[in-house]
Amino acid sequence: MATLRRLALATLDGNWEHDHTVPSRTLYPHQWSWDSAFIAIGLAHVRPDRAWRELRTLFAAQWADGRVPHIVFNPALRVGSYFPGPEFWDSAVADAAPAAATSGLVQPPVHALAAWLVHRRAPSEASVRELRWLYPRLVAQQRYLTGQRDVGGAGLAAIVHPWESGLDNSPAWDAPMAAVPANADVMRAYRRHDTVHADAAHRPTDLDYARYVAIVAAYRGHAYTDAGLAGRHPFLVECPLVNAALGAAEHALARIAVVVGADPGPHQDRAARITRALVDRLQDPVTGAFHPRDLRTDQLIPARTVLGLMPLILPDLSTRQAEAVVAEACSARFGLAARMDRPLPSHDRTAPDFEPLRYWRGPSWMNTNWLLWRGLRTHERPDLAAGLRESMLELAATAGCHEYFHPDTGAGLGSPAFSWTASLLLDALAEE
Ligand code: 9WN
Repeated sequence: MATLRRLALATLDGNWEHDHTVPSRTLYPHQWSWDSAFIAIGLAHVRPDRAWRELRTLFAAQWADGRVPHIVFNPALRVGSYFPGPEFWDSAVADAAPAAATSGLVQPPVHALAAWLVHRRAPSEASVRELRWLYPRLVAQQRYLTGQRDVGGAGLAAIVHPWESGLDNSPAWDAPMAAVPANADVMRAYRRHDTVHADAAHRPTDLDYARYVAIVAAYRGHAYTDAGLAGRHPFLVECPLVNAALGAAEHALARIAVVVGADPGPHQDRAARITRALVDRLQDPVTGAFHPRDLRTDQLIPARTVLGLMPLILPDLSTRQAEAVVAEACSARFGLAARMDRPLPSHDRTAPDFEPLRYWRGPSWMNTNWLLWRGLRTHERPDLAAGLRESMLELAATAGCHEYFHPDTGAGLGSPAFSWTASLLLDALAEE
């Protein structure tokens, strides 16, 4: 355990970059939004000052409309160190954008939860000061997502790009992505950077990238404004992970509100409303599993991916609803058990399109497993939570802090020295 802790700390120290942590020195050399939240959760155990700095740096780049950008670019890096870089995003076209160059998309809002956990780890005058600074910014982030992004009009946030889900290449996005007009040839005009550092067979295809680029171009063409998205935007989905994070954020904000002297009531009410909307709109009434809803067809997307298990982090899910999610997690599709060899894969193992090596289409990731681990403790399944934790620790002990892992062999895949794997490992280690 001490060796594992040292490895995780060395990984985070190696990825620290003056005021934030890069997810990976090779593949992702800038600051990413939800990575920073997960990173802060781990840093709280070893470098609490950096945990707060991480969140402050990210929120310093928040847009005037409340959106927290999914990438904050480091201006010191050379052009071409990541694709798509700042010149592609051209965030300056948006009135609401900050001075810093950022992307125009968001990622799952796990930051309020992170801020709460960092404070709870070691409450102090300094941590209360940090919460006071963050609270209005976290509230603005929620207001953006539940306001401008409520495209479906039912109280949930819509995502406008697969990158906003954090599970970019999930089979859940295949159907809505297939409807996005694009031609792989457009990629000749760009230089992908990811396939220089990772095996191309593990990454999205050029056609996927052509579609990613087309969706951004459509959004950028409207200066990243959200009015009228329903009529014009090529990708609009209600994602169970993004909305579960949105509800969990209101619960965290209720706790933070008490500390900073604000009223927790409205946050509790909003949390309950989000959970209700999530159940009404995204839970399959027959199987009890959660699915994304494609707003362009108004249909649930049938693929059964790990996204569907994420609502377990919501404390106000009823026992029956939570049991349905646990049953799905324990099925042969995902293999959760009190004694298990490997953490859960990112996609249904029994599906014909399960790919154990390709990014988000089968491999195991530490962050989705960490979220499920949290959900299992929230819904009082200590036996399953302990089994999952053991399998996460065992995986990192054998393969190190890789970006993702082969779901059967446990071999490390993607980038080595990946920050959220290290930080969430520190959090799991601290639970003893
Ligand atoms: C695009 C940084 C990010 C994660 C995402 C993961 C991957 C980027 C990419 O890396 O996405 O945002 O270039 O593929 O899918 O979850 O935040 O670690």
